[in-house]
Amino acid sequence: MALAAALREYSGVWFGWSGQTTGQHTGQVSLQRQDGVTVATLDLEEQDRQEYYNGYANRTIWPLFHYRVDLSAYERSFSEGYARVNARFAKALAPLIGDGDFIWVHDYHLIPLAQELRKQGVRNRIGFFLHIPWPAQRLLTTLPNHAELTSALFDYDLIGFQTEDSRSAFEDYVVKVAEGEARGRRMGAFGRTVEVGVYPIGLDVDEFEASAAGEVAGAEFARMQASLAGRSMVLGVDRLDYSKGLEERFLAYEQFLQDNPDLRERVFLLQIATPSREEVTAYQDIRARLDAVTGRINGAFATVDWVPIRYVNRTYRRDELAGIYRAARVGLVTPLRDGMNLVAKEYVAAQDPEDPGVLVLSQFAGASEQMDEALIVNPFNREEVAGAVAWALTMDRAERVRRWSLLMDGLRRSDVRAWRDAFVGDLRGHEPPARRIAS
Ligand code: ADQ
Repeated sequence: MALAAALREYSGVWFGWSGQTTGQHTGQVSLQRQDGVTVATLDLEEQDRQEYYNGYANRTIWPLFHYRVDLSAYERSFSEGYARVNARFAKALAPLIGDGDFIWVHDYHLIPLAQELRKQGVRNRIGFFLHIPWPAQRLLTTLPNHAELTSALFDYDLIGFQTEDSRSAFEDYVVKVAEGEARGRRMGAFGRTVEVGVYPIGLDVDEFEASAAGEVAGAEFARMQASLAGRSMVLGVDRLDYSKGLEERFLAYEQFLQDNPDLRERVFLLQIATPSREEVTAYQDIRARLDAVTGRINGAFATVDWVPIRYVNRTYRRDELAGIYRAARVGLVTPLRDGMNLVAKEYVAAQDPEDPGVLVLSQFAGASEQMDEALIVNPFNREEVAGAVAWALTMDRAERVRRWSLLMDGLRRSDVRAWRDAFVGDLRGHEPPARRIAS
């Protein structure tokens, strides 16, 4: 979503995995035109899917970078798969790159891509943006090949993080572990230097407002209003992922029900959690735990005409979601770790300016660096989250409008165009590509 407009504007080519697996790797790139953008894709082998995608990307890096060392699996076949697939991507991509092109690589699946492209002789400017957090140095060093992974980042010309928190964790690693140095935006280690910046991703606010004002959103809003039956809705919308803190959220909501008997039947929690990465065991486990905890809380508190948690495991379209966001008095966004969290921003953008709801936001979501006017909570502290929900539900309209207006100004200032223009501006930037300094 965030890149579609940029690709159209720059006549860009989107390159990535097709999502399909084939019996034998052929290296064959398939080219298609989609909505004014050229899409180039490569199939992977089944072994790649297991070792690279389900393995190193989703069982090693994802949990570790979200501070779940306990879930992070270190297997040699995973890191071999990661290296192999990045090399295959680079080989397939290199012939598509023209002289003046710049390359923007996204996310943790592709950290070594620049290194592999350099091996293919690509000298163009290459930038890397990490959508997830960069972990604290002490956590990263639990990864057996941490130096190899971090060193690969120095083949980029520019690295972008979502937050200052991630940037400074990276600097910490560079200085303390790699014994390199940081001078303003330039960091040096492993015999090379790279420019590093913070680029918080934003929404396409105009596009989101247009979809929130559309027919589908309106119909969904009306349907939700009818189903509220005079009650207030607390809303969670997430991919079903252990980093999103859903179990902790349900327990905090249970605490809220216990602490506020007077509010009990006047409120319900709607949690929309779309299953993802279902081939990975940790995701099957969290899903089973969430089924159990919602069943237990509903069993303990429900009455004949009220269920405290409505728990839904399907996907909604963006415009449907916009209508649902607007009907919610409280947006409850409490990940245990999150690079940014766009749901927090979408919730704010979908509100009625005259009667907006209140955002309760985890201090560990990247979005909290920008969204001071939300009720910022520690998602591990049940009582604090329960208290914030109670406060949000009882907050007067003037205070809700005041907070919402400031949040909305921030969303407009720091929207998806600002994110993209800042990154692309710096990437196309100032210096000649492919520098190497003596170590
Ligand atoms: P995600 O972890 O997927 O993304 P997030 O930013 O919360 O997280 O959501 C991305 C998009 O998915 C949003 O536009 C949202 O509307 C949609 N979405 C989420 N749950 C949904 C549901 N149940 N039904 C329908 N749509 C749903 C990663 C990082 C984030 C970072 C983004 C973008 O983990 O921290 O914000 O990339 O950089």
